Amino acid sequence: EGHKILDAMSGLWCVNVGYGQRTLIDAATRQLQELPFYNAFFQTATPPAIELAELLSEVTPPQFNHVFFTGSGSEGNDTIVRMVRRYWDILGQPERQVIISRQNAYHGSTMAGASLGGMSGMHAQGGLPIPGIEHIGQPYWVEHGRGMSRDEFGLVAARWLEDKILAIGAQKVAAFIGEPVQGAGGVIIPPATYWPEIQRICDKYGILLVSDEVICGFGRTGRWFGCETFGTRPDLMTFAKGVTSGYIPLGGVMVGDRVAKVLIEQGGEFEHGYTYSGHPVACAVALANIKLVRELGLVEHVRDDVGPYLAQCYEGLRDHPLVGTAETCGLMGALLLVKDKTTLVPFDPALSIGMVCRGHCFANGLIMRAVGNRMIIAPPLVITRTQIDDMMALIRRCLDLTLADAQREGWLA
Ligand code: PXG
Repeated sequence: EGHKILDAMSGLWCVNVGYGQRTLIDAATRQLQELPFYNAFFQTATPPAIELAELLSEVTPPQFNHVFFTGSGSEGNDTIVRMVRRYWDILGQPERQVIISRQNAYHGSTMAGASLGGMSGMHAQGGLPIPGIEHIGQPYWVEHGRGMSRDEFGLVAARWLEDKILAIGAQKVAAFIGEPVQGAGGVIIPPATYWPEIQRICDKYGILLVSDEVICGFGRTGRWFGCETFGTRPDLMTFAKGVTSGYIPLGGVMVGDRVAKVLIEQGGEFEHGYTYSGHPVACAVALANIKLVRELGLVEHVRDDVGPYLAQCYEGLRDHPLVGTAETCGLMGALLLVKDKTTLVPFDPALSIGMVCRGHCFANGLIMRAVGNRMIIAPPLVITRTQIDDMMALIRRCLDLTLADAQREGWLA
């Protein structure tokens, strides 16, 4: 219909290299012609899966030299639940079953994924969470940390993990899982003090640390993986989305040496896998995608150029009457819309101020998401400064239109 749309959400946090990249399309076509399918069970594999495993071990932190392929991020997190419990079984500690996660986390929609997630709406449907999954509060300063500095709050929020471990009994806790930055929860960027303290607590009690990198992986935060931006050494990482830039479904689990050694050397067969684990066409696309990310220098582009530029642009939005907080991490951004800027008093949720703003965005050619009162973006990593300027002009216009609505309706303080 002739509309021009700036997709500031990369589809669904995934089209990192942008739409229409020929090399990814060609890689899929070539692989479909060469070998459209073979499985990864019974000691078989295909060349693209083998090559991709090698490339993944190169671009991930040094402890990762093994990968378990899945079809999606949810399947990846289901795999993690089985894998960490299996790990402790093999080590003779079968009572270590409990996995600790956070409220308002998102880890997928399968039974285990939605259970690990901390979305109360999801838990209410289908009898979730499944047994053995516990949640602590999220590191969201606006919700829990007012009156403290962000750094002080980061330590407080991390210590909720220690409180939980002690309440359950450390000998029963298998793992802690978290997204470096919570994506679907509204781009909740933790204070810098949070993750190092989580790492310290996991180390103290010998608990496995799982970094769910489905959104943060492959350059989104300005490093290859979010754990590198926030300073943790996870034992396992879930990935999906950005591994193929969403051109074709693929997910998986990077298995750190600590876990791989036990599973392989002491465990025998791990009775787990999916028909599409290591699908050759998906792996061929992932190879082309990661090579393109490297060739275009997209991780450095985010870290050194467009990431800092977006941060600067978002600082400039802080004077807008509707904006309570404006934060970014790499190429993720969030604006909290508030009724009163100085006290951060929120709008009545019944007004759905976020959806009002989103309506203006869609009508004006901008895809920006609303998560409650938080307006979020995660643009493709190939975005340029000029395109960020265009995006910022659209964001300002839509905030102004939302402000005009709020003034007209008398919603402001
Ligand atoms: N972990 C994280 C951190 C995710 O963001 C998954 C796991 C599950 O991946 P699959 O491939 O099974 O969808 C995700 C997915 C939203 C939204 O509202 C986000 C996701 C999925 C659907 C909606 O932002 N992320």
